Amino acid sequence: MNADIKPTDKNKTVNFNLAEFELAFYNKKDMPQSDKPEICFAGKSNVGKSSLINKLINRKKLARVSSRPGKTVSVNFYKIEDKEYNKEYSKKDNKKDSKKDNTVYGNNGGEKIKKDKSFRLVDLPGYGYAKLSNAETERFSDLMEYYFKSDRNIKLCFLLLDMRRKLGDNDRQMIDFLNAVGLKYAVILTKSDKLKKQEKNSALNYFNDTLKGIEAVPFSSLNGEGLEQIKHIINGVL
Ligand SMILES: Nc1nc2c(ncn2[C@@H]2O[C@H](COP(=O)(O)OP(=O)(O)OP(=O)(O)O)[C@@H](O)[C@H]2O)c(=O)[nH]1
Ligand SMILES: [Mg+2]
Repeated sequence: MNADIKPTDKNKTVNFNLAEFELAFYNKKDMPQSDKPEICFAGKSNVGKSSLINKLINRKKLARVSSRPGKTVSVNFYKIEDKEYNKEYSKKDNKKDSKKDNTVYGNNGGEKIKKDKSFRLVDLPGYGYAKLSNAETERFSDLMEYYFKSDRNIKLCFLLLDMRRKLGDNDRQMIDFLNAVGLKYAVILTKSDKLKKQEKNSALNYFNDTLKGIEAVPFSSLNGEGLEQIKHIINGVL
């Protein structure tokens, strides 16, 4: 991951099981304004973005997965709103610290911490699927570009890379783009279950050399490797 993603306070952890599907949109004109922190998932088509979201929120099929690339053709919002968590904390709160916007602050050993943990997971369409028509490719890149450039409250972008493959040109473009727009991002190396121990080590060496300073988390949506670390990263940026 890149700079200043801090380790989390255990008391602030999110209940990912509360996720609900909120909205899918296909064109930039339909995109609602950003009113919550967002964590988005970008990466090549078929790399495992939707599978990762399902694993995170502990649901088999909320995000649609397919062995055929190009399954996610819209930008999909999943909302996580931990009302109990917020209620619990607001009870303990000093009223002076409450803000009009419903964001509740409290005191934790003298240090103020934000208590409203509502946020969105955003499943983005995959790039690099060669069989899409030109019109679809254009719609996708238009949507993605608009998503990233429309002044949203994006706390973190997870960039997913297939652990078995080398970086592709479009992955490099995505990294350049994230650097250019100044977004905080972390890399997830997907499908780690498909590699043997030795292959995993050499893949890790390759990514560490290539990504220069950005930590990459091996992940498997089959056996859950890396899941806790990903939750920890999300908790750290909210
Ligand atoms: N072995 C293994 N297969 C995986 C893993 N993650 C995803 N897959 C498989 O890879 C395929 C694509 O997964 P998706 O989650 O749909 O990928 P995606 O990135 O959302 O794809 P698009 O929506 O096309 O962009 C499916 O057949 C998944 O079952 C993993 O960690 N291990
Ligand atoms: Mg998908």
